[in-house]
Amino acid sequence: MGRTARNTDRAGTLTAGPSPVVVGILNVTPDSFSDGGDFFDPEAAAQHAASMLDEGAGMLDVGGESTRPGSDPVSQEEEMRRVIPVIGGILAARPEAVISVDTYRSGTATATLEAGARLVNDVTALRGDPRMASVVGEAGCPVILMHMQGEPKTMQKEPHYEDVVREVRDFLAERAEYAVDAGVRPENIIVDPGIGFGKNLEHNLDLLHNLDAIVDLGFPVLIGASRKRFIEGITGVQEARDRVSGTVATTVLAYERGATFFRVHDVRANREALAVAEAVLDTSRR
Ligand code: HH2
Repeated sequence: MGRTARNTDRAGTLTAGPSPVVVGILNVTPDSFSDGGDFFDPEAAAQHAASMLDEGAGMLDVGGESTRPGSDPVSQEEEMRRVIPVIGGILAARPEAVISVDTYRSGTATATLEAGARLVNDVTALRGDPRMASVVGEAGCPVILMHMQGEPKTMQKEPHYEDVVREVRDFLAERAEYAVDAGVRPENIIVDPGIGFGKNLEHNLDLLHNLDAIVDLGFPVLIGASRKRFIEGITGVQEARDRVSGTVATTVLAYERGATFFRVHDVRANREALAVAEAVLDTSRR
C-alpha cells in the first residue's frame, strides 16, 4: 500500500508512526467559505480549538486569511493580529497542542513560530514570499507545500491542465527540490495536491482517484477537501456545513490511497471514519 504514515512529534519534526493525523481547521477570518466569522474572537477560537483536540485532532491549522475562490488578501499586520493571540490562547490552555500556521508570509511564519506554532502550511509552496524558504529551513520545522494554479482571486475562472495528475505531481516534486536546496530537510516536507485551488470537479476527482501518483513522491501527503465546493457538484449539497458526509468519503478514500494528513472542519466525523478505515485495512488483524 506504500503508506508513509508519520506523526508530528513534540519537537516539531516528523517521526514514523502508524496513524493518520486529523488536522483541525481554525479560520480566524471574517470571510472563510464555510465558517467565516465563527472563530474571529480569540476566546471562541480557543474554545473551538480545545473541542477539536478533544475530538481527536492531532494537529490544528490556524489561518488568518481566507484563500477561498474570489477572496482578497489581507495585510501581514492584520494576519498576525488575528492569529498570534489565538495561538497564544490555545497553547496557554493546551501546551501540548501541535499547531501549524496557514500562511505564505515569512513575517507571519517567523512571529507565529516564536509564539509556539510548530509547522508552516504554505498554500503557495514557498512561491509567495522569497524569504519563506529560508525561514522554514532555519527554523528546522515541517512545511506543507500545496499546489495551486493561479491565485485565489481568479483561480476558479478557467483552470486548465493537459494532465492534471502529472502536472501537480511534477510541481510538487520541483517545489520539494527547491525547499531542500533552501535548507529544508526532506523529512520535514509534506505535500498537498491542493483540492479546489485552480481545479474544476474533474480535476479534483482525477487527483483523488490517482493519489498514489502523489504518494509515490515519497513525502507524507495532506488532503484538504473538507466541505469544498466540488462536493456540492456531486451531491447537490449547497450549504458548506452540511458537506460532512462527502468530506468523509474523500478522507477514507485518500487514506486508502496513502494520504496521512486530513485537514478538516469536522474532526469527530473524520476521526471516527479513519478509525474504521484503519481497522479494516490493518492486515495484522486478518
Ligand atoms: N484549503 C484551504 C486553506 N488552506 N491548506 C492546505 N494545505 N490545503 C488545503 O486544501 C487548504 C489549505 C481552504 O479551506 P478553508 O480554510 O476552509 O477556507 P478559507 O480559505 O476560505 O479560509
